[in-house]
Amino acid sequence: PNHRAWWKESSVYQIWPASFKDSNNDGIGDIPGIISELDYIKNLGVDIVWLCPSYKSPQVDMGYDIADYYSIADEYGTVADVEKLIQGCHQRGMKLLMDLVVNHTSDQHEWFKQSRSSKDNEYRDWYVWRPPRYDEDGNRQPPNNWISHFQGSAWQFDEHTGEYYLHLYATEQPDLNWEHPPVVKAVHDIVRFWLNKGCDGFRMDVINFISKDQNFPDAEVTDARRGWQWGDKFYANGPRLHEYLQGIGAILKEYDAFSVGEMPFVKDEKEVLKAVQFDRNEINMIFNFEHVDIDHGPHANKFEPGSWKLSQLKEFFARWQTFMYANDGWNALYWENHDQPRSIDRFANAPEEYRRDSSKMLAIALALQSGTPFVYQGQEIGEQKKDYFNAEAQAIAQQEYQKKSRDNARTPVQWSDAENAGFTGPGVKPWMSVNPDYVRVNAAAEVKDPNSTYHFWASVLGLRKKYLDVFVYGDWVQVDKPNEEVFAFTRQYENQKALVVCNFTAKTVDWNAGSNGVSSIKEVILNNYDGTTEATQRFSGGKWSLRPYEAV
Ligand code: TEU
Ligand code: CA
Repeated sequence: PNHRAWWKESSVYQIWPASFKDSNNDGIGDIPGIISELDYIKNLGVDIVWLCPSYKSPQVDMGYDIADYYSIADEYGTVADVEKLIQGCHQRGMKLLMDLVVNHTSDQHEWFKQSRSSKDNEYRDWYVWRPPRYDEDGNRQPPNNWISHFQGSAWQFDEHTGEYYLHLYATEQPDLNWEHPPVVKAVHDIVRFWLNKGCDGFRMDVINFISKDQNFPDAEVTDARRGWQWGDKFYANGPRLHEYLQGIGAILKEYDAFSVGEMPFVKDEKEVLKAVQFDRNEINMIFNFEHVDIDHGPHANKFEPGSWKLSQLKEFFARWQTFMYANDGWNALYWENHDQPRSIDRFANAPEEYRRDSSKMLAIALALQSGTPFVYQGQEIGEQKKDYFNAEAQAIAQQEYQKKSRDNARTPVQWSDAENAGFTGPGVKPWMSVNPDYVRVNAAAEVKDPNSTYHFWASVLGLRKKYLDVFVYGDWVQVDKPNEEVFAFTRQYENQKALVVCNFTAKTVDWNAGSNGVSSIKEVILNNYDGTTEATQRFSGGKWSLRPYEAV
């Protein structure tokens, strides 16, 4: 039942522009900097480049607060630079995705400035305005108890007109009102504008939040310690979401464009399938959050400590792999992005000596599953978080911030062992300090070393293409489900079958292949320790000795 499509066969490289590469020594990454590294990206074997928001913005939320969808932030370049970037990608046989952030705008967007200016301004209904509520003591309160993703109430009172506006994210990020038809039309215009410039599709920010329950009911109190509660039930996959997605989907289809929607909070399979099933023409795939929320604390609180087990991670994968495959849906596969800590620290937690082995293991574990793999800048060279200071000496809350802060993934890309890691010129102060481990971990060294993580990623992505039927279109079945040390699965397409086995620990693990139904193998086609001939020898029997973080 699974349709073939070019976007299923592709893989994506994500660029977060502020920290990618600085071309003019102002300490901030920019589009010409990206253009200068297109060969580096191409040689990794990816097919698509996703550029995070680069539009004009006050940068309250690093570009996820857009002040003008039709111009580029001065620090990143110009629309002409984006056109050059598109050209550069196309010349190399790659495509370019832009970020479409249309759940909210910046409060500096002209639409919002108009909207807040008076109740009868023609833009008033472009945003979500509601009158205050009053408690028993007559104190003014927000229209409901929803919490903002960035803390506090999701409503901001505006003295000027005496009403509150909704902001699911920062106060400076007012939510657009999709119930108002001109908003929908304005989004369609933006989509067409960039597609007409040659952009090949979009990553859509929190796209499942655009339709809200218009009664704006109070959310259930799930954590009485705080005044505000998660209202996701009333805005994640709201009543008109699929109508809105079909509206955008129709335009994307005209251009045969790519789409991936970010969808926090969504676990319901039926809802997900409505968005991604092949014939529905909504979006190609979504980013789900189950596996990356695995270490969050109770009460959906990211910065509370949470522990996790490998079997749980495997269960999340198994669920998404299975229901998508069975229903002609499609997965977006990712460990990292600009909001998530680095995967080596988080999912492998490897001692320094196994940093490289574990980064390779994670590449196999992710990219050989069913779905379109996404690689986030720096992941391809095994970047890790900065070693801030002695975590033992810190309060628990502070440790959690250090572990999970978005800054972990936002440090400048480590290009070489030159000053500032070659991200910006010598003597320049980069906008965010460079991870001092750049002297060891950097792209130049990785490109030079045939055994590097960078070249290994290229092998994994190459293998996926070489055995396209199996690794892209094959089914996915978990092997040895309860094992807390090993993640194993098979991919099968007609009479071709591949087995993938990954040791997630820092010790040698004896894995009983035989008792897991693997009586023999034909050959090892990729392994992060030996050449394939040695590995085929080593793994031909029924008992396998997997070295620390070995993947085969
Ligand atoms: O992120 C959505 C999302 O779920 C995050 O808000 C997440 O909960 C947050 O990072 C908590 O640490 C998207 C973008 O990826 C993010 O960078 C933006 O800040 C956010 O939307 C608002 O546009
Ligand atoms: Ca710059």
